[in-house]
Amino acid sequence: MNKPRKKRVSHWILFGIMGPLIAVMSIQAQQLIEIRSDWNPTMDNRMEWWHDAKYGMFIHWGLYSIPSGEWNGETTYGEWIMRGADIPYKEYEGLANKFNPVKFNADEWVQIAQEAGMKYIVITSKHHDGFCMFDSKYTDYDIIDRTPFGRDPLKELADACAKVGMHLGFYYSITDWHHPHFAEKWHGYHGNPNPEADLDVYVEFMQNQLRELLTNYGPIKILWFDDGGSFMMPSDGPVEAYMEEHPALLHSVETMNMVRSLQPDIIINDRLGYGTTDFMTPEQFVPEPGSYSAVHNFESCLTINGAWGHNKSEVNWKSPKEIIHELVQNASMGGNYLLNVGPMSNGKIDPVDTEILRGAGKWIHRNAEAIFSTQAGPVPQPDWGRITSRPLSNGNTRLYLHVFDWPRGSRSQPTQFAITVAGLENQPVQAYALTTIPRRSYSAEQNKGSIVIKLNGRRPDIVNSVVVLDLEGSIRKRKM
Ligand code: H79
Repeated sequence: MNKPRKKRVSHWILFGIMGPLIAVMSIQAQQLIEIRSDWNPTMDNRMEWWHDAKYGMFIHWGLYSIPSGEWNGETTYGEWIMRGADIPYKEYEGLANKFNPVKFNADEWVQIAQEAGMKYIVITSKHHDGFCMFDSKYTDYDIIDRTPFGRDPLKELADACAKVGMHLGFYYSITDWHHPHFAEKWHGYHGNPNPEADLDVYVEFMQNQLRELLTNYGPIKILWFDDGGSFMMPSDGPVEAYMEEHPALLHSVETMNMVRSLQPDIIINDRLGYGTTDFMTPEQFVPEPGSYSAVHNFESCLTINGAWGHNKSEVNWKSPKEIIHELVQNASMGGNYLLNVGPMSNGKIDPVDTEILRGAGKWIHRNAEAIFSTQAGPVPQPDWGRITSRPLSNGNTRLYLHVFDWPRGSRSQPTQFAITVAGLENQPVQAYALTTIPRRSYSAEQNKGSIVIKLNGRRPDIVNSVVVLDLEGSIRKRKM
């Protein structure tokens, strides 16, 4: 793929303003992770499909897709453009008059997700700008009432997903820069601040909208709340106080109970409030091995390029290889990977996104066995790549060795090198390349608590060669 060389889209200026806030957020997140060590990643039956699924498509689509990053000559904005470019409230509202994505085809989106190898979709029902991408009785600031489009894309997407068994979740922003009862102080910004704002009134509105989203669209598997760094505790406040006050302010437990009364098996991310969380959501990074995987369900969400909402000046796409590696890194820790695309205002997914997703999808479909329904690697991650695993029905254990760095070699000089899986007492049964036809086997030996696999020949795959390693019995770790 040709990547045009232009100036790098950068968020550094905005980051300068938001940086301290984000720093506080990440300290807080770190402390919360430690406090939540009572969690067990396999405790809930409702999480099972999600663990098996591993890879989802995040979709950010809204009024911000129209300017597509550009305002007054500045081209680096994304879904935060209303705040970032300080667009007057009425002017931003006016974007709705222009929203007419006639090329939107839900079946096509779902097909792209399937070709990408993705098993679920999470779409923005409402982002921070407050504009609802679904038909809501509780506001007229929605796609049916305000746009010439007049169709409900969430309904069309829900129907398209149902047809082929794609799981669907809704992103919902708690932060709302438009609703009169979401006070400016909660986010440090509002398009039309109201001194009389009453959060309880807003929470009731939010609950009403959630009731709509969970009643009118068939089975919804995930609620993905977001707050954009709102409800910050003072940076010197104790994290315990935040953990009490934040859910109390938002009536989080009450909301969760209402939600579960409508969709009992729905799973909820960690941004509604402490006490309501099924999974953690590291944003724009893949966690370091060991940081989340031992005790938490987690899903890292990352963008396919520099922006969540579509940005027409974007030039920094991830390659299929980077996407495959991020997917494998998450899976090797028992985590999920939610990869974002920001469709265009005409309703199409950017063709560059589509091509990259399909490219990664080819590898993912070929190597599906090494990703889907797997578990984390049983030992610390090696320096040559990552490990996923699964128990076999005969009592043995299968490891998938994702060899990221395999020497190139050539026909006249095939490579010969060994990789080690350290820390296991098990005897190896067999080792072979997952995708080569005919099957290519490798020798594997137990050596004082390490298994040494002798690889030879050219790499089976350019971006990530998977070697299957079957071990006798269930995992027995070497005693240190
Ligand atoms: O919906 C996406 C983001 O809009 C939202 N969460 C994901 C899933 C988000 N909320 N807060 N943050 C992200 C962290 C704040 C990041 C910022 Fe920026 C960096 C704010 C300003 C600089 C990203 C880049 C948003 C605007 C520019």
